[in-house]
Amino acid sequence: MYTTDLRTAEEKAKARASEPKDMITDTAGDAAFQTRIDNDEFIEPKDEMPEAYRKTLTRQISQHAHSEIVGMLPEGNWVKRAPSLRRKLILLAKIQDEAGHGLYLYSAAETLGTSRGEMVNALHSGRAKYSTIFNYPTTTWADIGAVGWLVDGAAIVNQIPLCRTSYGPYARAMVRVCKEESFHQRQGFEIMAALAGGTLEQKRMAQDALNRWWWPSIMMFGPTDAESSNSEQSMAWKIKRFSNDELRQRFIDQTVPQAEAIGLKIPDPDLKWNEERQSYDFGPLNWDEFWAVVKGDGVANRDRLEARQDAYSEGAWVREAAEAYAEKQANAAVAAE
Ligand code: FAQ
Repeated sequence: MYTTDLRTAEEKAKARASEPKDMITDTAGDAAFQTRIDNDEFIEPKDEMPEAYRKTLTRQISQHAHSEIVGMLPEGNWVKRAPSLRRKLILLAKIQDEAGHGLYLYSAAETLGTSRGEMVNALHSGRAKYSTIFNYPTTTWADIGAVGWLVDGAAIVNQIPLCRTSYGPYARAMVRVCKEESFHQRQGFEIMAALAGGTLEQKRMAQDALNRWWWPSIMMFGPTDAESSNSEQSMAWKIKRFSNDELRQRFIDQTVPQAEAIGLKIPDPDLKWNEERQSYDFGPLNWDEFWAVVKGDGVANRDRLEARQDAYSEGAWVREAAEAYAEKQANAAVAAE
């Protein structure tokens, strides 16, 4: 899918360390790089880039990939209990899409010189983050609607600008991801609309799911701009095109009318249309909860990590078989020459 440099991460790091310093780290090199960014050029895997740019991107893309993979778990919980065959098929297809997103993203991150094994290891050892949202449990079928509507909805708002992020492989991966997320958002909204238009009990279920998922969904956009340690540099490099607060506001403004359309109430007493700003004012977010979840103390953090570690060890035989097959093919190709 991408141009792949076949050297190991270690070999690449060694090669970079031996590069003349003025190639990548001096002021002139950085200025030339920034000029390319300012001219909206895509940066490609073999281009020169400041080490900090490579590091920031590897961090963001790998965390994004981990989120897609861990994000399969809360929904996977409902495959067996989906209320109809149609719902089950749709949910299965959605979860498979998320696996695909994780794979494109790991591939994009690998082009920066870190192997997938290293990234996965960082996740499993608790060193790498993944989105806070996936540490909340899906306790009713309505939660599957809320995840599609709100979580995929928030993901789209955050990810559409990433289709124009400055790193080529990441931007190209995001085009397809966004198309699929858009379908996911629609199916989630359709589940919520069906429940909200159903019996009193179903409507209560939908409202309860909205009550529990609203605040974690708007926290997905990350800390406020004042607290966002990476934003300033990431925006200067056009990795991020909009700030966390700008995207959060955009999501709220577009989601409130959707809730109204299906007769549900956003659980925020301070939510109010601001005529002057042409946007909604909203109440305070619980940042203590956000940071606790980031640090591993959410309701489901431990379960999620354990499930990923188990899946990885249970899948070891598949990786071994694939490697043995690849080796067999390579040997056969040599023998045929
Ligand atoms: N969760 O300086 P900032 C999906 C961390 S995919 C955990 O503002 P940045 C699809 C942040 O890493 C959802 N940690 O950071 C799906 C940093 O710590 P670090 C994932 C968070 O990177 C749907 C620190 O806080 N999407 O939903 C979070 O500039 C349904 C300071 O923050 C992406 O990853 C958080 N929510 O901005 C799948 C999109 N927020 O790393 C299945 C790409 C912040 O320095 C089912 N990523 N932190 O140690 C981004 O756009 C950015 O990375 C942000 C954070 C906006 C998430």
